[in-house]
Amino acid sequence: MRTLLFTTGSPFARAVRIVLDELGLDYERREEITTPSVEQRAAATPTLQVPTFWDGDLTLWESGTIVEYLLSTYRQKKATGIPLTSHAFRPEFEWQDKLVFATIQTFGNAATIISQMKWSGISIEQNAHLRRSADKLSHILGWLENQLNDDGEGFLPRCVSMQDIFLAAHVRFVQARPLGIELGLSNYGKVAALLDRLDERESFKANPIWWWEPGVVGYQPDGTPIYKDSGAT
Ligand SMILES: N[C@@H](CCC(=O)N[C@@H](CS)C(=O)NCC(=O)O)C(=O)O
Repeated sequence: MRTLLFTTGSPFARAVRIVLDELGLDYERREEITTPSVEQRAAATPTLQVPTFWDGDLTLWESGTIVEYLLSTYRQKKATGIPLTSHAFRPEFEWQDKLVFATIQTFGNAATIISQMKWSGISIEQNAHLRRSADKLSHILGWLENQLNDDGEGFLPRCVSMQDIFLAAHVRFVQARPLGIELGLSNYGKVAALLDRLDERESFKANPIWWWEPGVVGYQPDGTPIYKDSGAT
């Protein structure tokens, strides 16, 4: 029995859900719209973060570790279009692929901390570290743009890689929230084209990232936010 604990908006969990769909794996969805108490979260993971994944007796957290496990344990049965990679890191380019992935996760960590601080009442304008975290996002995007080839492929050739999926999840997360961050994606043409291509995949459409700001308590089937107290959109 496979189970995934996640919050609706988490980009880390969204990437894991996309990989689960790409692999055609069923799982029980333990979805939380808001963050539960420390005690409840600690029952699933000492990091108090989502996602956490269970596969039989095995419990895993840290989204990258979960996806590495999935790729090394399961094979994609039926690919539509460009196939999912069969490994997290190419043996012949292990350090390059690991460096790209770790840098993408640093982007995701900076973005989610900016988001969590914003909803705790501290914005980029009010805090030097958050301003620097926002600067980090554009420096990382610039570096990643240079890691992509001009041939329209993702970070690994002829496949959809976990590097591609996590970057897409993190960038779309930033774009789906009023964080005061303008990524200027049009300046990163190869990244922008890659993300547009990924958005067309069934696994991405089945796990959309939707607009969120305080007061959003759910979504209509088409993704329109439902606000607390309004009873409507
Ligand atoms: N390194 C972790 C980061 C996960 C993460 O930051 N999750 C956020 C939601 S997007 C979270 O659970 N935040 C609550 C907290 O940090 O206490 C991973 O890759 O799984």
